[in-house]
Amino acid sequence: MTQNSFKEATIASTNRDLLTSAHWGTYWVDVSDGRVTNLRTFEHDPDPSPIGHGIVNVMDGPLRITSPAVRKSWLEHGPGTRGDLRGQEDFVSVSWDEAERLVATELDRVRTQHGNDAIYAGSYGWASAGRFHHAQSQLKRFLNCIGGFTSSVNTYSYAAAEVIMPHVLGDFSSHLERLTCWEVLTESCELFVAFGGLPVSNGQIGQGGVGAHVQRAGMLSAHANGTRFVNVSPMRSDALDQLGADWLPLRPSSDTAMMLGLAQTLIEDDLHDSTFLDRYTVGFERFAAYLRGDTDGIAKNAEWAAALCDIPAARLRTLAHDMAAHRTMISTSYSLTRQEHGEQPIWAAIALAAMLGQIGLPGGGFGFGYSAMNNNGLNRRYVPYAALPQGKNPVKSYIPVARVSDMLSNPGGTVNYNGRTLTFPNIRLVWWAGGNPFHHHQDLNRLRAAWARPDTVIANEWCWNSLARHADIVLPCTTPLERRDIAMTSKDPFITAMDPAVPPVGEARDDHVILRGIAARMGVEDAFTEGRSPDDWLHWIYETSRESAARGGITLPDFDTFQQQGWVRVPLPEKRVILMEQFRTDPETYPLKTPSGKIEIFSETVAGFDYEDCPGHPAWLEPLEWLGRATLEAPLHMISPQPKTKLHSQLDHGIVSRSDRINGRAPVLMHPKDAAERGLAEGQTVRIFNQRGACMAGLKIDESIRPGVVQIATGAWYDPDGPTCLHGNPNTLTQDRGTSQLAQGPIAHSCLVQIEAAKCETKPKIDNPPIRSKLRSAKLACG
Ligand SMILES: Nc1nc2c(c(=O)[nH]1)N[C@H]1C(S)=C(S)[C@@H](COP(=O)(O)OP(=O)(O)OC[C@H]3O[C@@H](n4cnc5c(=O)[nH]c(N)nc54)[C@H](O)[C@@H]3O)O[C@H]1N2
Ligand SMILES: Nc1nc2c(c(=O)[nH]1)N[C@H]1C(S)=C(S)[C@@H](COP(=O)(O)OP(=O)(O)OC[C@H]3O[C@@H](n4cnc5c(=O)[nH]c(N)nc54)[C@H](O)[C@@H]3O)O[C@H]1N2
Ligand SMILES: [Mo]
Repeated sequence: MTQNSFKEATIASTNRDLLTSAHWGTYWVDVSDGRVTNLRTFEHDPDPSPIGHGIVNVMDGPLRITSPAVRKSWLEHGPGTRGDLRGQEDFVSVSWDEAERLVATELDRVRTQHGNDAIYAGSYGWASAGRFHHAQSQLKRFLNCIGGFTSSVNTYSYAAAEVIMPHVLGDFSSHLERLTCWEVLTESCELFVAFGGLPVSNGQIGQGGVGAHVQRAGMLSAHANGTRFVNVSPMRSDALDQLGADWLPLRPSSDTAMMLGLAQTLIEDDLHDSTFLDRYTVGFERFAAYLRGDTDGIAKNAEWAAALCDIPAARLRTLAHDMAAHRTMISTSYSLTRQEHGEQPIWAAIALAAMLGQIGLPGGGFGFGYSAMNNNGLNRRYVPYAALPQGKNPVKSYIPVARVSDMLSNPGGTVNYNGRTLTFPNIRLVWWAGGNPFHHHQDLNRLRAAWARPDTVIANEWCWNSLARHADIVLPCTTPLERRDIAMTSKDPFITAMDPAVPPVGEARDDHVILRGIAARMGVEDAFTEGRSPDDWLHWIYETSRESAARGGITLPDFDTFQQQGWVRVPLPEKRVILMEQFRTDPETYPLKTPSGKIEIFSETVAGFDYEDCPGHPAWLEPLEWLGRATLEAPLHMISPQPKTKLHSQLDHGIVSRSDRINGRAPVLMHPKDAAERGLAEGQTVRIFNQRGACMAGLKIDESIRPGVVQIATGAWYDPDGPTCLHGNPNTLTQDRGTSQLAQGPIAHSCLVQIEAAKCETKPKIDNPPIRSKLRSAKLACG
């Protein structure tokens, strides 16, 4: 009953080589003596990512979790024991039988004594590609069978946009998913203004599986055809050298001010498109009054903006004129949302694009997230594929995802969110599968304190990362290379068989199998499986998706043929994708889903919430932490973008991620001038610190960063030594506050710090699995 899909496979074997797909690409898999030895490039990918190779040496390495494990004092004394030791204490191996019994008993205790809303399983995170073995879907489906759980809404990626865009454009996802494609940009875009740049390294990723990487080719072909690029970012390296982009190295978090300065310049010089504004938008006059300064006596002109963003006013004026004179795409990165008032740059960019009047035209308008993901600007059809049904969650309580520490530490407290007031439930049990809050959350020292409060923390993980180490019960799961699945997402034209290449390592089980075992103990196995085996589910998902594709005129092979072939590429759409083309052509027949049916440059709904941190139109609201408020204690602005060598914290222990370490720590980039002021040298171990915490990092001196700004990618496994991370996780430093009362999104990029030479060289401890080593002493070396 509790076997992995590898062992019970009923799908006929094929003669082809083994395939796999991941969020970072598709690869052929070489196996020898029951071990994965190599991943080979998929020949249809013109720009393959190296990230995949990171898995080979860690699948069965010392940090693999090979049996269920329970934190020592929890095992000895039961739920609620020494939550403060989470992340410090060692684990004891137990049998699956014991692990299932402990989990089932504890779930039952919590739901009967405290109610299902005392279980938090928002379980945010990227997990792995694969339609069936999607960890969160499995976990949520299971919990819905036993009465539900407190959930979360929105993402860490762009919560501010997810909440503001529906007020401005009627919905979020269609405007996210249907960006004007690179082919149309190549043909028609004359000027591409990239707020947040176009870091091609981020385009390695596409959620749910990537067949062919297109971002680099897309931007290079536009450039070759004459598109001029402007890189508005504190990093020159946020645009490929070959693009020859103009670099506007603004202060981080000042994009809104810069956009308002451009908008006011258009008004002053009568360059805005009144015909477009009248027909397709509402509220421009209210916004224009603010820009002119009618409301507060301050004209948001180029000089005003220049003082905030530190780009000369003359350059802003020239740019505004250029934008009005050319077919212009205004691109905003996701990173702009992950800062205080992250709603504003997105709204301001849409307002600015509306003033240029090119929305819905080929090559013009706005686009959110070019190069942030491989699928943004990828010309493709949108096929609504089937997913594992999650069932219904009877529990109504939820949080905006980034408010997790607030919830855990403040039961009964409230939070304002998008016009509502939510009450935090009293969480007694946390269950995470497929995400890593000790990677993704801000102010990890604060999270640790909040995390100490619940009685029990359960984690499904495959490696001893920072999440597993902060759990009480660790349930070891398989990696995609140990199970059969299908990579199939509307974000990518390739559908790929994910073959089980090797048997599960140690006693690892698929998440589905783990949950099925617990479901059996709780009397809900039939509800959880519906009598289907994993292979039956794969058939069901594939065949249901095939029917859905057929309704859209796309013929897919039957399941067996697909398995034999290994992959399928869905044909291109008949018409190239242009964002909001239909709305522009016929706004009466295709109105937006806003109250007015038009683009809301002023939103009565948002204004009606009466939030001082998110008024009814785009506005400049000064953040608490940015260079405009730098202090002697924290004079540097730290940005913590996505890592080039991995996805978030995944495979951080693998060779690809480890290749960029300096003295075993993540690199931090600093301008030579800032390094010289501090007497710091390339390759030195430094301590980055502020009032919230500290992390050690290896110094990399880099001229392509704006002075006063430092950059350290996210993803180094959090390795706490008191308030200091020895390994270079920037979330020891970031602020854990919401973007505003509207979206309550995360604000990792709004962060001031100081940097000094490290006073001691304590090595990261993260390579010691907490199950074998002796109890570590609590003595702090560097804290
Ligand atoms: N400072 C700072 N912080 C940030 C960001 C930033 O820019 N700066 N970016 C934010 C953003 S945009 C995001 S999306 C988040 C990402 O945060 P996460 O999505 O939480 O990060 P991942 O490391 O991808 O976590 C996925 C976890 O799932 C596990 N996993 C993989 N496959 C499986 C499986 O099959 N089953 C189970 N049970 N587990 C599996 C992996 O081992 C890993 O621990 O981080 C956010 N945090
Ligand atoms: N290799 C790799 N690619 C990834 C991911 C990964 O982990 N690894 N994660 C994926 C995920 S989940 C997401 S959500 C996307 C995120 O996509 P983004 O949010 O766009 O990515 P970031 O790398 O955080 O930021 C992009 C750039 O914004 C710049 N920037 C930071 N602050 C400011 C500012 O205030 N103003 C301006 N103008 N620029 C600023 C930084 O220099 C940075 O290089 O990336 C995806 N792609
Ligand atoms: Mo993200």
